[in-house]
Amino acid sequence: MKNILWLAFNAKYSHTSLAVRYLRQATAEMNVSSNILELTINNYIPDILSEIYEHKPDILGISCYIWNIELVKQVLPLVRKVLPDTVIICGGPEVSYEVTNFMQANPAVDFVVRGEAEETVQELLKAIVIRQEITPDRLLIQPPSAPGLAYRLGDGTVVAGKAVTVLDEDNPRYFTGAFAYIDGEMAEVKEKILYYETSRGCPFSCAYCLSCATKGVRFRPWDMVRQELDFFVRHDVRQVKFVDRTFNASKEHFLPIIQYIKELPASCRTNFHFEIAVDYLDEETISTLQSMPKGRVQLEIGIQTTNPRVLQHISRVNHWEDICRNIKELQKNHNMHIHTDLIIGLPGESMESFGQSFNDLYALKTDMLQLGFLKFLKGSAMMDLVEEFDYKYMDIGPYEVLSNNVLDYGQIRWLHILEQVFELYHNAGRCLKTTDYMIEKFFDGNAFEFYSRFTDYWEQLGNHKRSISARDLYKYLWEFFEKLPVSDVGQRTGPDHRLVMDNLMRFDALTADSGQNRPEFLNWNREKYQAQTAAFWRDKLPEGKGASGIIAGFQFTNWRELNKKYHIEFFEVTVADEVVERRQQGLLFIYTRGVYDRSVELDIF
Ligand code: B12
Ligand code: SF4
Repeated sequence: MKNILWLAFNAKYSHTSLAVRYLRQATAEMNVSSNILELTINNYIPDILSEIYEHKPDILGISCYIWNIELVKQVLPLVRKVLPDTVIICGGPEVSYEVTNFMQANPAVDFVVRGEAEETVQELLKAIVIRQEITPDRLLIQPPSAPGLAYRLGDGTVVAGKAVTVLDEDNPRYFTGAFAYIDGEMAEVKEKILYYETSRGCPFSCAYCLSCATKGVRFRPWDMVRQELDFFVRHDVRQVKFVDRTFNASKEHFLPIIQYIKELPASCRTNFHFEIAVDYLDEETISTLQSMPKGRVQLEIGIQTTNPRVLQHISRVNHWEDICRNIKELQKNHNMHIHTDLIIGLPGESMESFGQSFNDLYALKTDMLQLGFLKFLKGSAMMDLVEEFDYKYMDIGPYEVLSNNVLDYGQIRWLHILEQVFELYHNAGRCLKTTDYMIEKFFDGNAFEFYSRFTDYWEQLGNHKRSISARDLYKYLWEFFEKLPVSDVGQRTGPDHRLVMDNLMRFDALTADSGQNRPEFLNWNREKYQAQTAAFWRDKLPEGKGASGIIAGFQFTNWRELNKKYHIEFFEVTVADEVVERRQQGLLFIYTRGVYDRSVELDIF
């Protein structure tokens, strides 16, 4: 029996590959042994080679994406050396375009499957395994019937084929292939991010993206989806990420899915992640999402830019007012994590224009604002804009923008540092109140200006070249605050600001990183208020104000246990309120399963 190995190099250990699982299942009935091997791009090449060799595959299929293609190119000739007779097939979005170049530059590759691969792979394997129509040099004896296959002829020429989509012949609106996951692997992968697909294709055509390259949008029938969702829930998986390009492309398709997810039992811990076009949500959908149990879903919303001219260049339409209104509605019940994206380096997006996009999105106060850099994907329409906007980009993966007619490389490099700073602070949920206070008081509400000046400071210190501990992040922000020039906005570092900053930073330290990083230079006051704290925990405060009045079902166990789950901190200003004023505030910080959950004001003075 032929031994087939489907190999994926994931971006991180916590990720999984959906494609290799589909391929394993597409070939499961073929009287072959079909297995998957998942490694990461951080594995050491000799170890990778050893792992592949251990399987001694007759046929090796490698999944190629932007994040692993450079590694794949390094590994290919080594595999050919140690497994000279193995048939090597590559597939995935990274090799579905410019395929002739790829095969010529990588002689170890025998076949490339272009576009959606399930059917092409079945055809190819029938030719190789069943009909044995392959020469000892791994050339096909008969031309393949599948149009999605690129292959070599005896004289070395490459026949390129074309990228294909998998259609259900009887009903081209649906895609109905085998489910990707199997029971036997779930115990091993349930803590990782599991990808799942209920539609293929995207109704939109953004120039920088590949997702519009396939024909139309096809959906997985609801009865299949329901069973598959049950499978994930039954296996108690941590997170299912829908890879549907625009999850809300068709209400008829997605509404039953989110309604079903909403109704799952409270004991279900699975989190479902969707990428949506938020401006297209209607009231019924919003209200379903608003009534989800806390943490059940998380949403990713691509905005990319708020500049209308830039949007035009990339053939994208954003309805800004609808975006703002709907995001605000979705935030109302604080029951889901909302993640927005911007892309740096889009055509016509100058530094000033990016600053505006950044500020527009920052004002929406979503949980995360991810800043990505434009990539030039083979097969995307972005390639047609290279000349017009004088783009320079990396010739090797990840094909990232280096400069264009409005941003030079120095600016792009600096924006990389800004992105790093923004990840470490804002997107990691650190120093949120402190930075907002600084933005408002010292930078006239201009978040981009604040992050720009802080980035300059960061770069001066050389911090962008070092790894910085979470605890030191507080110190650097404080030093930056101390060094702000006094002249521009008056008494920037006056005594009141220092007091407020100390209070806000203590609050921030207790809400980020599970409250574990408490910078020593701040004025922690646990000792000072020991009597009040003890009275609270021992229920010696007036009726309803002690621990058992505030925490449902509270019972004193021991101090160690208590300190793990709770912390009481006293503030001289109202840190927990929208408006910060001088008034004493005692707050109880509650950590659930080691993660900050909420704070409650105590009537303790
Ligand atoms: C999951 C995902 C990720 C995950 C990676 C998960 C992992 N395993 O490590 C994360 C979040 C890390 C990620 C990051 C990025 N991603 Co991404 N991501 C995806 C996403 C949403 C799903 C991929 C997927 O599983 N699709 C479902 C599978 C079944 O479809 P498929 O990938 O097309 O596979 C089919 C065929 O291609 C083929 N096939 C695939 N492999 C193989 C192997 C063989 C042997 C064969 C024969 C066939 C074959 O058969 C499959 C079934 O038909 C896609 C968009 C999408 N919805 O597809 C983008 C996508 C793959 N990502 C993309 C990009 C650009 C990025 C980023 C660069 C974005 C950024 N930050 O700027 C980063 C790069 C990260 C890095 N470290 O450098 C592009 C990639 C284009 C490319 N040439 O690879 C895509 C297509 C989105 C887009 N904008 O167009 N991404
Ligand atoms: S960026 Fe999103 S909306 Fe635009 S084509 Fe890609 S998947 Fe579709």
